[in-house]
Amino acid sequence: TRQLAGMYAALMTGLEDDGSFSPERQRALDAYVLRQGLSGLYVGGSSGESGLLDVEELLAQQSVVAEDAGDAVLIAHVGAPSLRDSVRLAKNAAELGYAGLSALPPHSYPFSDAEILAYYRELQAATNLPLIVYEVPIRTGRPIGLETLVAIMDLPNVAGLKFTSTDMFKLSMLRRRCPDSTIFFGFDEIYLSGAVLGADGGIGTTYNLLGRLYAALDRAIQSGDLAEAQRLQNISAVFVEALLETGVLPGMKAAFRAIGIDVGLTRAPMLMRVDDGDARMTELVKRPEIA
Ligand code: NAY
Repeated sequence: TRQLAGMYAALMTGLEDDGSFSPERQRALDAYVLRQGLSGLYVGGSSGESGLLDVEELLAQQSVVAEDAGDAVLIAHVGAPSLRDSVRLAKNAAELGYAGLSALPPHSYPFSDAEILAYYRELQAATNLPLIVYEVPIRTGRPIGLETLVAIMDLPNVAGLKFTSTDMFKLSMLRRRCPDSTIFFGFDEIYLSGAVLGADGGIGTTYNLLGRLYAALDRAIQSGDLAEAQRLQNISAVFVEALLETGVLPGMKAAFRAIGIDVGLTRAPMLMRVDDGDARMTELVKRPEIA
């Protein structure tokens, strides 16, 4: 099997009521997510509000999660506005025993493909861990060109790609161009479509709460049970539809409050987009197919 392949929660971050990083709330969330039967955790990604945390907080979170993880596989997302910070986060994760790394492409300025390739070349050389590139145009503002992505995936320590895009033909081309690479699909609500075109696993926000559902979806796909896979995917899609109205992370945090796990609010400027978000999520998590 391809390196690190599997289903991972894009771990969220526990914050105190005053907005600071909360090791205690993180541990409560970790305990819940680790019971879901997934392969592991993707730590410090977009779902972890990493773009809103500082490097010291991200280093602290890496340690807390490493202590909690048991035999779960840990992938540290280390993408940061500067390469220096990415390398620092990567070396820390390696020392803590993480199994892999991942990083957004540089995105704080409109960088060229050559700059993006140079960033990944240096980052993959900074540790011995396998690195997962991240294609996520809705976050970075632009897709990475196919040839540049292939060139990055050909670097020695680059094990694969996290593909969070609806360009399914590009996914299919990458699958055929990079047969030995691991490809994770990043849109939870259409994971099935990515798996059909050859994704080896998924990494997603809603896996935090619905990890059991995504583990079951993966099993249905592996055993070729399309009807069951569609049934599970539709439950996930209904959940994501509700989250798109509240804002994905504010809604997820409300859903966790509703099941008695308080991980705080999202950090400003990320806000709940509706007035009745907590009430909506409380209703939603009561549905038998969700809970
Ligand atoms: C991460 O932490 O980097 C991710 O969570 C990636 C996966 C998510 N994609 C983005 C762009 O945030 O789970 C998805 C996404 O929230 C979900 O599919 C709802 O659209």
